[in-house]
Amino acid sequence: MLARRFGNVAAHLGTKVDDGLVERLLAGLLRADRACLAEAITLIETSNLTKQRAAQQLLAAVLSLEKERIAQHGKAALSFRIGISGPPGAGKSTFLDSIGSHVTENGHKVGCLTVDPSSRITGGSLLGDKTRMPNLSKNPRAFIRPSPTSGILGGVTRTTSEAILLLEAAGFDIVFVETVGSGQNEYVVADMVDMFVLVIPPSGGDELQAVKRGIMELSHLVLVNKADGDLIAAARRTQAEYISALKFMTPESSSWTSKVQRISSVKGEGVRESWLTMLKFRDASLSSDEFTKRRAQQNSLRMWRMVDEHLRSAFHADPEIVRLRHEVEKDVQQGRITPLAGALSLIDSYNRKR
Ligand SMILES: Nc1nc2c(ncn2[C@@H]2O[C@H](COP(=O)(O)OP(=O)(O)OP(=O)(O)O)[C@@H](O)[C@H]2O)c(=O)[nH]1
Ligand SMILES: [Mg+2]
Repeated sequence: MLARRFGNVAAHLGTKVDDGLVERLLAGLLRADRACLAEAITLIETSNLTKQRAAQQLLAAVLSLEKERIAQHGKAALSFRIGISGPPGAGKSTFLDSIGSHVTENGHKVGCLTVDPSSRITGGSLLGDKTRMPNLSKNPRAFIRPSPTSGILGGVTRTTSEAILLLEAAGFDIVFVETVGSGQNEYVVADMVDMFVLVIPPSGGDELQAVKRGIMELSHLVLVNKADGDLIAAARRTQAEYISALKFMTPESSSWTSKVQRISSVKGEGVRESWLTMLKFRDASLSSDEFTKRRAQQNSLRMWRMVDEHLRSAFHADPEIVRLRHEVEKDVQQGRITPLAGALSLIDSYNRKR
């Protein structure tokens, strides 16, 4: 049955299935085999083009099976992807450890991905994430995976969104994506999840923290973490400040008003309530159809970004452009020609060879 279905996908792609690798990984994913899931994620992260083709075949099969599943069970069977962002040390991982455990107790399987698109350093983060999620990393119903290295085709954005699809194929119906707030990472993550959650610590003063307005407008839920011990009063104040600030902002969604809640991840307080809020958001956006519309938009956006990225790098790597660029740049800098004339002359040289 699997082979027959998969055969169709291979036929659709017009290529022969790679020596059993794709079929083996697909079968492994469908029986929720963790080693196969890890291997499949490594496969999508490869920069080897032959393996990359196999990875895309695997993903095509995963997508087609997912479509069948949703056609059969309806939209309520869609997974739920939640982005968790916030300043360094806000307690994102501690929160994930806590909510992840709670969610698995409610019968779900939880995937946790960490993304750091601006960083070229990885390896160390695996240990970091696992030690910061001591409960979840031992939980058989959870799967934690750190950010891959950048510098691969389509970058971390592609591999993370593809890793989400693989996790879902292996039955992880709730996927959290953690990223450190940097002003850029948040947008990258917001474009690959259904819900965006901001985790912040209580602020000392009475002014709003340096969270950018744009990031707050993206946030469907703001969690003021560390609302325990000496920080309880500060957490209350911070919550009030964010509630009033949000009143003056444009909500991201027309079916949802952003919420601000206090939690203590170490004590596990407010964690259950934050999960209930997430479920309410999911219900609201599923019934208004925003949920599926957002995913559709994210997919086309991602495709065009990859096209843009490819075209830009092909242009800059072109030998004719490499030969001409300094000369034309100098002409533009010294005001001999306008920037538009310079751009057109480079584009013409590039197009002439096509
Ligand atoms: N008091 C208190 N401390 C907390 C709470 N949550 C996290 N912490 C502490 O805050 C520190 C940072 O926690 P992490 O969970 O690693 O924070 P993070 O946001 O994931 O950090 P990065 O991934 O490095 O940005 C740790 O020392 C935690 O023990 C909380 O609810 N209350
Ligand atoms: Mg963390």
